[in-house]
Amino acid sequence: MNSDRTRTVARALRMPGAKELLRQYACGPVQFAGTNDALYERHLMFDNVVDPMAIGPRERYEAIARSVRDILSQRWLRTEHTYRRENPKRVYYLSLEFLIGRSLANNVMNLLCDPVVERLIEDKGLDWLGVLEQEPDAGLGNGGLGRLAACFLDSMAAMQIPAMGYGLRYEYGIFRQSIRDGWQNEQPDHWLRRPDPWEVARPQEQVEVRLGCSFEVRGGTFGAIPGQPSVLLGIPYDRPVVGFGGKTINTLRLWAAAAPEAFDFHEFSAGDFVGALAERLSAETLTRVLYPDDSTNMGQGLRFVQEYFLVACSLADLVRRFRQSNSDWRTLPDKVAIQLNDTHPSLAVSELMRILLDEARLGWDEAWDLTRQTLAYTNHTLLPEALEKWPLRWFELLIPRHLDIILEINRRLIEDVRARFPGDEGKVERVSLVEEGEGRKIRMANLAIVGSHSTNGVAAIHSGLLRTMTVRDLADLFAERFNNKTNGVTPRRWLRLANPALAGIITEAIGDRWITDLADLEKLKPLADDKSFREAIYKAKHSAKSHFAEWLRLTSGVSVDPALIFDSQVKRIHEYKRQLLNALRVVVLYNRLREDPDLEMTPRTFFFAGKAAPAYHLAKLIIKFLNNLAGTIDGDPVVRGRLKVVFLPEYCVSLAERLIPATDVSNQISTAGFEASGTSNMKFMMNGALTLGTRDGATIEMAEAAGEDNFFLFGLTAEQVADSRGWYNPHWHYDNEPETRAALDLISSDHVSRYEPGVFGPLRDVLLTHGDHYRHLADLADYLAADRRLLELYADPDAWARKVILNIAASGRFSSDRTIAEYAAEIWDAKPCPVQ
Ligand code: 26Q
Repeated sequence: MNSDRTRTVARALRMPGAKELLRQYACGPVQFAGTNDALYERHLMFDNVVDPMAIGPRERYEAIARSVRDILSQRWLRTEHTYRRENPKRVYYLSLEFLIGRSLANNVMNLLCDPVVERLIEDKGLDWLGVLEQEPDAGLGNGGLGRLAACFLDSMAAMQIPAMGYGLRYEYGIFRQSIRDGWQNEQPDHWLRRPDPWEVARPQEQVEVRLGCSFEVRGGTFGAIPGQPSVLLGIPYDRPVVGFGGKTINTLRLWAAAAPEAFDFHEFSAGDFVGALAERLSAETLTRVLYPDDSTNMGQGLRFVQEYFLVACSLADLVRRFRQSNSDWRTLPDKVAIQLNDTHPSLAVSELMRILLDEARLGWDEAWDLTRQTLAYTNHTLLPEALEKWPLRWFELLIPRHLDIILEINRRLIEDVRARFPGDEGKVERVSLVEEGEGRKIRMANLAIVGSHSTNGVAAIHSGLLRTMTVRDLADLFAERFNNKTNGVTPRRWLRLANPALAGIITEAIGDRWITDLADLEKLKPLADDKSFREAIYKAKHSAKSHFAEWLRLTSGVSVDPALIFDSQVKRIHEYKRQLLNALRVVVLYNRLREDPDLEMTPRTFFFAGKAAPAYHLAKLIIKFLNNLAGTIDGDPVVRGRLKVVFLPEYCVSLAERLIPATDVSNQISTAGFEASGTSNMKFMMNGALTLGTRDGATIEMAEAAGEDNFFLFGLTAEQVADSRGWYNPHWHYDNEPETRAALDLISSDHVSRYEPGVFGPLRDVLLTHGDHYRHLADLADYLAADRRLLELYADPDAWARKVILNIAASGRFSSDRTIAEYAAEIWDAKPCPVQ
């Protein structure tokens, strides 16, 4: 071992805490030999068998991506070899979702290959942006939870943590959204139609998954076939996760379901060859499609099997890896940390117990200890309708051994609670893993909390509410397990890659250390008083806005003026996220102009984007309303050029990368107490947008970091929202606030629904008749007041730029590197394992 390496390893082993971990990894990058023309042309010739002179952009993309993969493949192998040799504690991140987006530009950046690629582009006269456009987004997630998983993988690789992501290889990602007559339409996202250059199939590492029955999917519904045990195969497909600097290349392993080759053809078919083959196809439907719901558990049987399939494949795989390097089962928690991304993979509790009891043949107490020490659980929601509960009957049919184990865990838990709280049967009922009543159900959050050593929320307020409200009894029982890990986002993709103009001036001002140590952005603080830096910031924003406007014009024909304020709200459409509150704000402004066409009003463009779960009718109606409002305003000569509403279809990672850098005002306006954290709020902040927001999720901590003076906070606090349950009456606002009344009247007047009279009745109903559960009307006046303050600031460009700089300077805490450093130090006890 050379002395350099000895020092690095020694340093890594000392590893005191999150801060230290962050500091250590901010080390220099590795240099690559680089790609060249030969590599690129060889791929064109041999993979695609095309004449390099006569190719289209897709072939060009594939050849370049394969060349980049060639460059990283040695390093990828070396990473795994190092882990095998050093046998460090490994982190496994289990998630039903990874919202990756595109990989080419991100990998080139992280490999520090930009100069090489730039030369190739020049030599070959390539249209680089055109090439990048050929890559479909890997949209294997719904929103925040899936994107968080992708940011975490980026950070873990950058920080050289021996980590691996496990997920499902959905053939169809999140549906593609188009808008017709204002309504959302869903189209399948067949992102794997063409070969994906990033994935490597590893059929030799397939695993078997045993189920207590067979199943079929007919007409979209899942049917169990009892009494016919079955076997599925999990085929791993690996994707490289390039750490910044290219030193570490970790793996995201996605499982595809298949039927075993030796599928009982004789027994099954009884001469019916075609029928038997159709049975085989049933197995393969399992990983066909991502469930597009992000906040309701629709209770689909197929989803339940997907969850078990991910857990069974991943645990078999990681236990096999553990066994290759370790002989003593008791060292499992010293070598393995498994993080559960929400309850979706929480069957890991009973699966790990099953392995330790039935395969390792350990006793219950030892197995239970090891299971709990190995697993940790992250909660992402407080919405009761989103907490997963699965019918006990499905356990009985599909995974009966798990049911035995879960009932035994529960028996012991209840015994313990009765001993500690004699006579408190209410508590017993609340902590129980089983929800009694007609159709007994297993409560997956309770299972995850009881079966792990750590339960964390994703922002301070959320972790607090989780502990004191949602699962209070369990938090009382296991107080030491509960903790907070405020979310973060990767500054590589979300600042350096997405916003080269801003990244450039930041680097010019303070050097490029911020890329791996975002807290360094603090150094920008004094520059808030520097006129030339303020001008540079203004220019960078204008450049991002112009690029966005140009892209929008070219791709959709919609024209927006980059000189106007860009005000955005982009996220899944949900009542609690309150796109309707934003719409009411726009309607009030519109009404003011209609009332007084000479009114002075700072012109603005309002951007909305986001998908609605296909079965969430009210969310789809909100999209329809936003589109009709956009059309009505466009058609009204009084407001044209002063207010504009744009609903951008098909919100995805790639669209976020374009819009966020171009935004001046970020709307984070959920009903306080409902948004667990939010992560786009952080992306907007580090890209120089000012936040108009409620005191909810991580927005609270962002305002704390920047100083409330530099934020535009408004509305009820979570406490006030909870208190308002007794007295809140939306009619009061309707009766006493003329602008609120006029806005609601406009919604139901058919002013924006001339051709579909009455279509927006349900919106008025939720806001008024049905009690306005999410308190839109309670917060509207305060929203408008905060909005007014924001416009006053905008009138003074110097003062605006000052606040923008102070916000960027304070955004360092919201790097996912900081979050991962905290997970590593406080939950996983994982340390970097540098690859030489
Ligand atoms: C559950 C059962 C069946 C089918 C689907 C689901 C399901 C799928 C996805 C339930 C929830 C989700 C996604 C939730 C999510 O994205 N939550 C967000 O997580 C972010 C990262 O922590 C937070 O920032 C957001 O506040 C939170 O809403």
